[in-house]
Amino acid sequence: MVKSPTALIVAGLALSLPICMGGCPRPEDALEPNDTPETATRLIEGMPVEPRTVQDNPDCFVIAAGPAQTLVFTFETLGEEDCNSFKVTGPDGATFYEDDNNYCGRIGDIPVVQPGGQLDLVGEDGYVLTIHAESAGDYVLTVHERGQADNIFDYSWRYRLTATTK
Ligand SMILES: [Ca+2]
Ligand SMILES: [Ca+2]
Repeated sequence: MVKSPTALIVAGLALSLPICMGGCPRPEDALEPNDTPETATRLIEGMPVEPRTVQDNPDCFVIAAGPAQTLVFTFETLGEEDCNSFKVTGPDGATFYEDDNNYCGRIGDIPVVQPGGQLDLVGEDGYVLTIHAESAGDYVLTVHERGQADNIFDYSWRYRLTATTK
């Protein structure tokens, strides 16, 4: 059955209202502005932060690691849509890991992974991003929130991020 455009808009709004409970637009976190590698929030090893990434407002983090260390970013989902995508670059700008799908979900999403980068899913909504930090220097993590082709309100993701080295 074909619905009228008005019916579709009303249905879409009704479906979208619950995701707006956290506020529309979604409030930013206390770590902003950190939208670019130049304004990245510096992480302290083992000290969790609890950001919210909003669609079109990435969160960038930086931490020094290496040489010859394993850098681990651990993400726990605290709420909202969780359509994240990650990118990690090393001291010389090389990309270790990058989700390059623009839309929500990892099905069919083949990330750009260089040797030394690996993403593992933990349970239903946890993530561990492991980077082999061969070179000493700053490693930059960018966390994007993706959307669907037709979402009306910006998606967002609240998460707890902890970086460790070993
Ligand atoms: Ca943020
Ligand atoms: Ca941001």
